[in-house]
Parts: sequence; structure tokens; C-alpha cells
Amino acid sequence: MGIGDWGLGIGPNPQSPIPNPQSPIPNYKYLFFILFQKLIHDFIIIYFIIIILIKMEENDEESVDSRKFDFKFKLMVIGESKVGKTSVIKRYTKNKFGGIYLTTVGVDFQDKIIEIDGKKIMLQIWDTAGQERFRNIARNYFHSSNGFLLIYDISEKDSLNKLNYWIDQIKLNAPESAKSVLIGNKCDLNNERQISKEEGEEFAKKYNTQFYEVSAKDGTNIKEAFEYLGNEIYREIKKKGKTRTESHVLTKNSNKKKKKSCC
Ligand SMILES: Nc1nc2c(ncn2[C@@H]2O[C@H](COP(=O)(O)OP(=O)(O)OP(=O)(O)O)[C@@H](O)[C@H]2O)c(=O)[nH]1
Ligand SMILES: [Mg+2]
Repeated sequence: MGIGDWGLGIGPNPQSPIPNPQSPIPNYKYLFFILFQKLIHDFIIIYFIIIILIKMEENDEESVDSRKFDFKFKLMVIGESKVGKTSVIKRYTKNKFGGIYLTTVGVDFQDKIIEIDGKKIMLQIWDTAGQERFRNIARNYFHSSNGFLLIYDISEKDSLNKLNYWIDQIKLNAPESAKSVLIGNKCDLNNERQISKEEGEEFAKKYNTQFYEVSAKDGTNIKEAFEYLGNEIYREIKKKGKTRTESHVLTKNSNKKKKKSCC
């Protein structure tokens, strides 16, 4: 049976199931075709309705969560292009990996609520663009940041040394109390490794920071790295005995009705 049998061919087809109005016998092929078309049409509409409902539900959950935190910490994820900044954030906030590679343009952020010491902490995680032409944009956000995840790619030799530039920028633009963590991403690519674990540890030691090798692909150490940073910021607040309102390190959830806010 060819496509023309369903009346989809171009031009007249002697075998087309178009009904003959004078025939007393109903053309079942034609009726089946109409029914099939209607089913496809209804299926597409139902599919889109379900997608819209799921999206609405997700947005609702997000806004409810955003209202439930005690403190908000702003974290910046920085590093060269393609080291996996977006992927690391996606693994942590959505437990997903993959899709086509799309370079980040400017900045973007995702929220994640964690609990420390019985308090709900909203981590507002800012994704930056690794491409040089967007560097100024990222830098503008440093002054109000509480923590930095410095990411390199263990399979890309230059990506570690290039972090020196970002470390200088942090020193110049971020609050003194801001915390950092060094992350060697793509540890699943051990056989393509160009930077040893020892080199990473050495670099971290030089800047007196904690170090993790992680993989956005298989999830290794992702949660640990983010939560280490969250805990460090929280510890700093407790150490200094700062109250919610006097600290620039944390932001009080002052407007419970407000949805997402930046900076
Ligand atoms: N094998 C492996 N690949 C990864 C990992 N993380 C990211 N990638 C891949 O590396 C490429 C770049 O990832 P992105 O997360 O978009 O990198 P990015 O640092 O955000 O890049 P820019 O937005 O351009 O600065 C993508 O093809 C990812 O699939 C990982 O842990 N393991
Ligand atoms: Mg990106």
C-alpha cells in the first residue's frame, strides 16, 4: 500500500480512498483516514496542554521554594570557556547532564535551597560566560558575591593556569570575606587527563582553598563542592557573629512575597 492510498499523494490517484458520493457502500479506508487524522490532531493538542501544565507546576514550585529560605548566598561559577561551568550547575540544581553545547552568553542564574544548621539557605548560583568578550559582564557581579567556584577542565592543560586571571579579579572586586573552592571538572575523562590531581592540589594550596575533582557527567563530588562552599560562608557568618541585617555576606529573606531577585 503506497502513500497515495491514504489520499496523501499529489495529483489524481485512481486508488485514492476519496468517497464516491453515489456509492451506497461507505468507504472504510476514507473513514479510517479521517479518524486517524483526528486522533493525531487531538494527541498533539493534549501533548501541548500537558507540557504547559508541567511548566506551570514547575514555576509554582520554584516560587514557593523561593519564599521559604532564611538566607541567600550568591555564588559565582567562573573559568574558561567549555570547562563545564553550565554543566556543573545543571548537575547540581537539576541532576541532569548533556544536550547540545551552547556557550553561555553574559550571565544566568539558578537557585537551590539547602539546609545548614537547621536554616534554609538559598544558593543563588550565577553561571558566567567563559568567552573573553563577556569577561567584563561577569566581573561586574563580583562585588556582591559571597562565594566563588573556580573551575578548570582536567583534560585541558591551559584551563588551570588561566584561573590566575580570575583569582586576581576576585581579589580586586569581591568582598574580602568571600570564600572560594577550586574544582577540576571532567574527572570521568581520566584517560585524557592533562592536569594531574597533584597539580590541582598544589594550585589550591597556593591560594589556600579547598579542592575537588568533580564530574558533571557522572555527578562525582558535585554536591560536596557546592555544599562545602555554602558551609564555609555560613561558618564565616557565625564566626563573626553577624546578624542577618548587618552582614553583606548573606542576604536576609526580607520580602517573603518577592519572587526571585538578583544581586
Ligand atoms: N566528559 C565530560 N564532559 C563534560 C563534563 N562537563 C561538561 N562537559 C562537556 O563540556 C562541554 C562544555 O560544557 P559547558 O558546561 O557548556 O561549558 P561552559 O564552561 O559552561 O562553557 P561556556 O558557557 O562557553 O563558558 C559540553 O560539551 C559538555 O557536555 C564532564 O564532567 N565530563
Ligand atoms: Mg556555559
